[in-house]
Amino acid sequence: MTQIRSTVSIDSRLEVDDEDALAFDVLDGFARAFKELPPKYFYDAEGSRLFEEICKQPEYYPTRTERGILERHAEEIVALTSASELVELGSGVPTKTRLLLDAMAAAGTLDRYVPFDVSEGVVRASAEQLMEEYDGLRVHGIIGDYERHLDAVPPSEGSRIVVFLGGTIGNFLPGSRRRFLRSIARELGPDDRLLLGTDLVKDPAVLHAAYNDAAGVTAAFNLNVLAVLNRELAADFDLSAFEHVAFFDTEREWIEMRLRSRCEQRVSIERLETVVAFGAGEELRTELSAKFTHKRISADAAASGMRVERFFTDPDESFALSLCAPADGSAPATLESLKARTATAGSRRQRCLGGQLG
Ligand code: SAH
Ligand code: AVI
Repeated sequence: MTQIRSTVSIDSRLEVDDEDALAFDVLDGFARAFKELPPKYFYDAEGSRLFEEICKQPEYYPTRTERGILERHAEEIVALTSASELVELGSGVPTKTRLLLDAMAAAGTLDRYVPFDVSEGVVRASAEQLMEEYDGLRVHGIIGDYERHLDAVPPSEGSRIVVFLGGTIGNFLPGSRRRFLRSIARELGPDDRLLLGTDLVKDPAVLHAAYNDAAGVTAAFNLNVLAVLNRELAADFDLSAFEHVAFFDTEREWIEMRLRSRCEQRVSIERLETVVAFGAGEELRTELSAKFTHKRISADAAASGMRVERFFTDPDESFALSLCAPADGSAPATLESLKARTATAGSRRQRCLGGQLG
């Protein structure tokens, strides 16, 4: 059988200012009356491994629910976009991504995958794996912070779908969330789409269990951020002196994860030449995980220059995938026109690849 060569390139934006970004965020976050850290620092190699473990816990429903939605709707999503490029923000391990790549390959449109993640190991591993699995796929990995390095995404060479899965958009505060969505919207051409995964508001007991799994994996994931500070900033956090806290704030409709100091203590952060005091019971906020309603997603999209073209959910309405179009882009397609568009895009793609067959 004829094989088309796949290619990989990796662009790292973290090498230069990585350490300073962490130092500045720690200085800011620990100077606040209520201490906090941005969640992106969870994801060193161990944090990424622990996140994968969380996804396998029976209580943590988002990953398997989102996968189910993609299993049912990936084909339709690909037909709606005719995309030849998949740009994935916070790409992580590409298990769910394969469902979209498979649908694009089946439609004959798949050309390029752009995984974008702050965690170097996951970008390199997914790039290697996927280039071996998909004939002719060009993988352009970006190791960077999507809040600072969105300009690293290469210019589009066809129509593109930007995906942001897992409910990671919920890790932003509401204003930053809209600012970030707006920065994505600005990068979309009229035929491009954003596929946004969001966890939905539900029974607080279900939410509480998802962030307090019985095996203690989420607790280990939360505490691991202190190990990151110990290693990167020569701090001396004693992990056993902090405990994991996660609760659902019913008013704000978000999960809050915190680390609670078990005693009064002083922690040295050598690289910042500082000592941080924690009172007994004092809490450090490490993550927000906002839960959404259809209305909130539509309002966020509208405030960011987009409209929700399609809204996919599971039978229990536990998680949602929203296909968002630029607000001034073309009108939603009908199913009939979609099939015609996919067929045309498929033959266009085959013509493009013709020259590379060897
Ligand atoms: N999309 C995957 C992974 C979700 S976990 C899934 O749905 O399962 C969140 C991912 O976002 C992690 O891989 C983490 O490293 C990445 N991430 C978090 N903050 C980031 C940031 N500011 N810039 C780039 N990647 C980030
Ligand atoms: C990546 N993010 C969407 C996860 C979440 O559910 O907010 C991270 C996580 N935190 C605790 N468990 C999982």
